Amino acid sequence: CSFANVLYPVESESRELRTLHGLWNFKISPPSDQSIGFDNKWYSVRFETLGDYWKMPVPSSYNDVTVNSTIRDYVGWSWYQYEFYVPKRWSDDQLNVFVRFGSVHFKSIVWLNGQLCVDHEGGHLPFIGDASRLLKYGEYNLIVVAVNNTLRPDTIPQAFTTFPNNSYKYPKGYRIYSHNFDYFDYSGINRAVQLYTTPKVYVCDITILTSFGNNSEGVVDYKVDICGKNESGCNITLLDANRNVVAQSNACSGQLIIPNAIPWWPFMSGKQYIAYLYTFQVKTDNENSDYYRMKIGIRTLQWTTKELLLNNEPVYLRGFGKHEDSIIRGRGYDDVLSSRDYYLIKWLGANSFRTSHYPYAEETLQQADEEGIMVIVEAAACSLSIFGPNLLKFHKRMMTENVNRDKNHPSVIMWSIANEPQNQLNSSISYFRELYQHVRLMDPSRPITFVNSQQIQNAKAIQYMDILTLNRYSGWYSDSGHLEIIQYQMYNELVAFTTQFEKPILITEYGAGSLSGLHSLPETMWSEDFHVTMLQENFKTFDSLIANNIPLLGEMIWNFADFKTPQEYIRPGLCVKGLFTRERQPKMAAYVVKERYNKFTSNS
Ligand code: GCB
Repeated sequence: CSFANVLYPVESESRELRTLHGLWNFKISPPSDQSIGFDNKWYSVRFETLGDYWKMPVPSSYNDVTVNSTIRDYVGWSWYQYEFYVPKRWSDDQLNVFVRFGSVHFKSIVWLNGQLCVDHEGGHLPFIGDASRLLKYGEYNLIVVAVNNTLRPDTIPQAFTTFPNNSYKYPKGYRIYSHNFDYFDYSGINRAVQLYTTPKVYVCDITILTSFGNNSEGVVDYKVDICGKNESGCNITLLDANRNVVAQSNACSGQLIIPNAIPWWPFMSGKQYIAYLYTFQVKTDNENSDYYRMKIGIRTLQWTTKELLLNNEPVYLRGFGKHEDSIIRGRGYDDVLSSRDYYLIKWLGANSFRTSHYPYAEETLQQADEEGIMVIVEAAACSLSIFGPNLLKFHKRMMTENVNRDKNHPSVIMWSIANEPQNQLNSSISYFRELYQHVRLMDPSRPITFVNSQQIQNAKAIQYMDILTLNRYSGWYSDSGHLEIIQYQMYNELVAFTTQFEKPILITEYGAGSLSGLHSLPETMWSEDFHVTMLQENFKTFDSLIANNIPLLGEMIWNFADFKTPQEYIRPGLCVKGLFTRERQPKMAAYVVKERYNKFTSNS
């Protein structure tokens, strides 16, 4: 299967879809014998016959489901298996049957009925295997997935395995596995597993680019890729929200013109604008037609040295960084949690978030399209500290998969190719320049950045990015407890960055940790009171920057909700910088942010 072949699976007249969700069998290889599953062919054996296995819900991260700390902290090969029926009618030689994984963290090998189907390396992004010839139709089938969550210096994100040579402190062969990012590296089959059929000649990719003509007509430039042996034509139909046909074409690539098009607008408190979506419908023009439908929004995006413009109007981002994180499920995608998060985002009056620090589930972006929430999609490249050709190759492949997956979402307004890399290193300069060019070639329509945390004199690679970003913890990590210095520091630094690089800047992280329910007057670090004042000091800074025409594109708080971290003595098992607790209940800070974000009356 090619990587282009990752269109979100849908049902239609020509396609059937079923999810393989439920309780799978789960085994881990003992840390001392990582090859046991391969040696003993676990990919073709029912675990019931082997014993020593768990039941594991899919989708979910395996770490927090059981009460076993070995599973929670496991790094290595784990094995999943599931049995399912497929209907006889799918054996039709006019059909393909694909198996699709929304995300498996990190490396995976998939077998169907004991035969290799597909492998993939890289979490947070989908991959597909051709199951047609491997399935037994009208019978039981066995799917086995071997998952390895070991990260390396040449993967994104990076991690490092060492065996310390210190027999006084560590026994022989003791492994230390470490990484520089602070979130818990939830692993396993984190997103949907789906089986779906298509006709042999089928729609396998769609690329959409939208604009407006001189008379405000909507312009949709499109390209449909058809896979399968025979060439086929396309019947394209664009439907409005009431399913009325507004444009049609008989070419697989071309342009649709929509008179009086309704633009896609982000959520704006107090405005009537809506995130209007059309349905782009493809029917292949051959004997056994394939039908595929996808929602699209018509909007433009531009950036200058001062502004980010959506439909020609300046946008001011008010949002936060998030994590895919919740109790028990870990990073497992969950409609319930995702819906709750969108209700909270709306309640706050926010209009945007960053998918820190990896690409989020496709369903999350679909909801952002519907709700009018702007999204900065970030690669899983958090805290890169060593740069080399193998890492660059891996990173480029991940960006290709990511852009390909998310290129058609109106909600996606920017690519963040990394978070807090060590860009003071000279080796990062050519690295980011090349990576930027790679993404730019794939997508001419969105600004590209990486999120910078270096001081201005050390921020070497950001000159190649379209937009400046800054993570700053004045009063928290620096000058801890000194709320009085925040305005001075933040103002000066933001002015310095925008002046030196002549580009607009976005605050991508600032904030403080607070333990829900802890109060202290006057404010002390970790109290909710301190959290509130810290945010307010930053708000004052942003207001004076705006008043003085410093090109500030927006403000994003770290973080939307508390999230799990590895065990360490500076945090109580969680990063508690959330506006909401991990259970998605508001802290005091959330009310202050709600007041501010809802007050914005500008177009964004
Ligand atoms: C950062 C990182 C983020 C951390 C945050 C913190 O700069 O980008 O991943 O969670 O600081 O709270 O330490």
